Amino acid sequence: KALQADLEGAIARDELFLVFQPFLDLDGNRITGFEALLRWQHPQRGLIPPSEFIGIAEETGLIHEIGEWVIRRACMTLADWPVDIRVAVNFSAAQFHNAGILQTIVQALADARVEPHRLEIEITESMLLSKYGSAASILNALLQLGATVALDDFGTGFSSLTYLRKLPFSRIKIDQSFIRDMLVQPDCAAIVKSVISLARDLRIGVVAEGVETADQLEYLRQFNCDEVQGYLISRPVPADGVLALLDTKQ
Ligand code: G
Ligand code: G
Ligand code: MN
Ligand code: NA
Repeated sequence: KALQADLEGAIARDELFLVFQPFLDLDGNRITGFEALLRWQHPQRGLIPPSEFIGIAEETGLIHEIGEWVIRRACMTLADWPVDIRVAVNFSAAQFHNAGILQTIVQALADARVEPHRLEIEITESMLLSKYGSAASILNALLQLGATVALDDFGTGFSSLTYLRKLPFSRIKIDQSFIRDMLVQPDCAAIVKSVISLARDLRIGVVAEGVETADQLEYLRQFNCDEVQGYLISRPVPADGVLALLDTKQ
């Protein structure tokens, strides 16, 4: 309850900030973009991870205001990056299904003078389950706009191949749990390998999340994965750390 009251004023008090975690392209060994991840610097409690406040934001409806702040900040930050890379933003279900979301995105892109193709929205399978019809129309509208949509945490929800067949995803992000277990569970490696090859055959991009070791990276290279993300490449960094990372991997 107290946290909820605090969250209501967090934007106004400038307590929210974004950190950015790179995507590394395995072919070119270069950074192709960053995922924006939300953080809350609470004046008394210190740094609060999204797992502890996104739920509150969703329950109270604050997620719309916070989500808009995230989109705007991500676009504004991206506008300062020197190369044509993308920024990916995580969405909650309520945001995705909100009628005003397209206008919010259009306005954020215009205000930051960012081209739509540089913005990617990350949604999860669970967001498609209950409102498949409206999800399809929002997805198509985003695509019409020129933005792209990634299917995040792939494999953890009710992964339906129908989604991949019928919905215009630009990318699949294989959940980090699969990458973690890949080297110890042959079944898991088989799944990762198959999802990568499926994505490639469908001409959808594929990202492996949570890559922490060189061995995992080696497997993913052999499987022909497009992009990787994880602590091995880089932890999420503050906005002012992005340029230094780009210098090392461009
Ligand atoms: O950054 P971290 O690993 O702590 O993120 C934990 C979870 O919070 C992830 O599922 C991530 O997708 C989610 N998350 C991070 N930033 C945002 C955001 O800006 N909006 C929403 N809705 N979820 C976010
Ligand atoms: O649900 P989503 O995929 O958006 O969540 C991303 C979360 O995963 C972020 O909170 C981020 O901090 C975390 N993360 C990113 N890379 C790694 C990694 O290599 N290992 C682990 N354990 N977590 C990671
Ligand atoms: Mn994500
Ligand atoms: Na994910």
